[in-house]
Amino acid sequence: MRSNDGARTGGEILIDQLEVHGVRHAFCVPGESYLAALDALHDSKIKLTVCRHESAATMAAEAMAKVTGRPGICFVTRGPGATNASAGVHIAKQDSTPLILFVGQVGRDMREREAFQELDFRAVFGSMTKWATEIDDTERIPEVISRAFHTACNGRPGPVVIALPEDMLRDRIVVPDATAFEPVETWPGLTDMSRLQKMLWAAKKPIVIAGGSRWSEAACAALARFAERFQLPVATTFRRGHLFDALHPCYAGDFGIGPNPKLLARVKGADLVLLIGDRMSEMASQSYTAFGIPEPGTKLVHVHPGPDELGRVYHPALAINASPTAFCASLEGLQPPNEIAWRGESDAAHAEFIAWTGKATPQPGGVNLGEVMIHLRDNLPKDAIVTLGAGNFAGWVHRFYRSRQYGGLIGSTSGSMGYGFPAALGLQTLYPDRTVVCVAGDGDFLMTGQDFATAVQYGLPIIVIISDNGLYGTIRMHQERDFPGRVVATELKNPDFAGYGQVFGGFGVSVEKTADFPAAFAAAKASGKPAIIRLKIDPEALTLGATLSAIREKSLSGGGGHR
Ligand SMILES: Cc1ncc(C[n+]2csc(CCOP(=O)(O)OP(=O)(O)O)c2C)c(N)n1
Ligand SMILES: [Mg+2]
Repeated sequence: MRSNDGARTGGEILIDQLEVHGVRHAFCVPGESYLAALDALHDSKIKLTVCRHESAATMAAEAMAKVTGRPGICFVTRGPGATNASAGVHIAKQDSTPLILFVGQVGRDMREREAFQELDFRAVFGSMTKWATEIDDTERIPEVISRAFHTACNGRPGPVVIALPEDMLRDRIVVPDATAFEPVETWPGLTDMSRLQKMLWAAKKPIVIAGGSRWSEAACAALARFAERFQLPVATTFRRGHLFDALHPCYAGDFGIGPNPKLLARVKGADLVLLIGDRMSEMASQSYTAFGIPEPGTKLVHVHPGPDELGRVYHPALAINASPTAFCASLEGLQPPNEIAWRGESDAAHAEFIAWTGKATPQPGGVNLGEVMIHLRDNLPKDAIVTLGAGNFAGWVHRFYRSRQYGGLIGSTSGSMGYGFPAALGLQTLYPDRTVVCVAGDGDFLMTGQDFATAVQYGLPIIVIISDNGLYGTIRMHQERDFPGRVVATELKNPDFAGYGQVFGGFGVSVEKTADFPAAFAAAKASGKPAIIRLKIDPEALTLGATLSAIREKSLSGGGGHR
């Protein structure tokens, strides 16, 4: 209950700052360490989702931020909560997503005695965040929170961790609110754009690669217009497929793990690469083989919002410190050459993409995950959202699913298992009316599968499709390549996933034949409940290109392996 003398508790001041900065949603697992902040949420307009595990709460907040570009907000308790949440913090770091994690902390009077659940948050999160701090003085809450929003969003976005000593949140004082923050857009200079214009006019085989964060629907539309006017092929980096409509005539495909060999050749043969927003990290760069380091071996124009990323790995011919949103708006001012030297290349690249993703590859077993993805792409609404965690199953999603709009395909570029389901939680909370489908591995799903209960609690009709192959398949693939036949720790004995969905209060069905998938999906949708569709996948269908046995045999016959 708020008092009427103008004084507020630290908890109330904190929550008021979040409202000032435009926060609408927050995720949490409660703790006695931050009851005063929870109490302030009781009367707040902020919609709070209580989760079952802090990793899920943090990932849900992170996924929401991935799409909105505004900091995801998560509250957890001291040591046990914060260490559980760290998986989501690491994702925000690698994926360049703004996130603010609030952590309850022991009272100021008992700090540094290793009090109950005490942790030095600055030290623990120091290398994983853009800023890790603790608020000592209730009066400074508006200052620290304002800085946290700016820090999380500006330049290359990332996570901020703020520890909240319990007694600091209970102090009652009078202090004014800060004013609303706006992320700083970094605009390219006129010289940058005219140099880019000249380089494009001189190019023979240019390509655009889009990735990273700080995009928006408007930025994606501006990029699409630029690509059309210049007839430029546009590829997207690992798990950033949502930045370009897959059916746009300039889309050249997913430049992630196992890309179309024709796209790889196209990137390697380009005389000008316009890389917008991405770091070109290990996965996107094909394990740092796509370009030379530090000299890329082609003219690289690197556009990135974080100045520290420019020249960090690759030496660009032209470095432009700009956010993708500001840069793409500036592209409207460029003029294509009168004679486009690469005329027809965007059409050719798109035709190659369509051919590469057109038909599912044959797979052993009753259910072909490729066919399932093709059913989804042909039947989901254009604004549907597909989320995914990590595992070999994701290969079929990247190859055959086609995202049609910004936010349509969300995964973690850091390859964190367990991400897909909480990401779906975050995005279904943000967009209650859109169809949200999580495609998960059997190992992947159970890393955060306890939060299926959260979807049931809040009536979020997420549809989870579990690729159940009884394996930590990715690791088994590597194991068979490096230590063929020596199976250790890669087999899984799974629960009945359909029953799991049902006992949690949702819908559950098991599919053993591809032909039964459409009816199962329709039934899941019609249930209106959170749903699990378990697909029985043959463990032999280990990768898109090779069976488990074929990988083992190849290694045993001297094609690989350490033994
Ligand atoms: C949090 C986390 N732990 C471990 C790994 C290492 N890892 C990568 S893929 C994988 C197995 C994934 O298994 P599953 O979800 O069943 O998918 P599959 O490969 O079988 O399709 C593991 C253990 C990881 N990426 N993330
Ligand atoms: Mg598996």
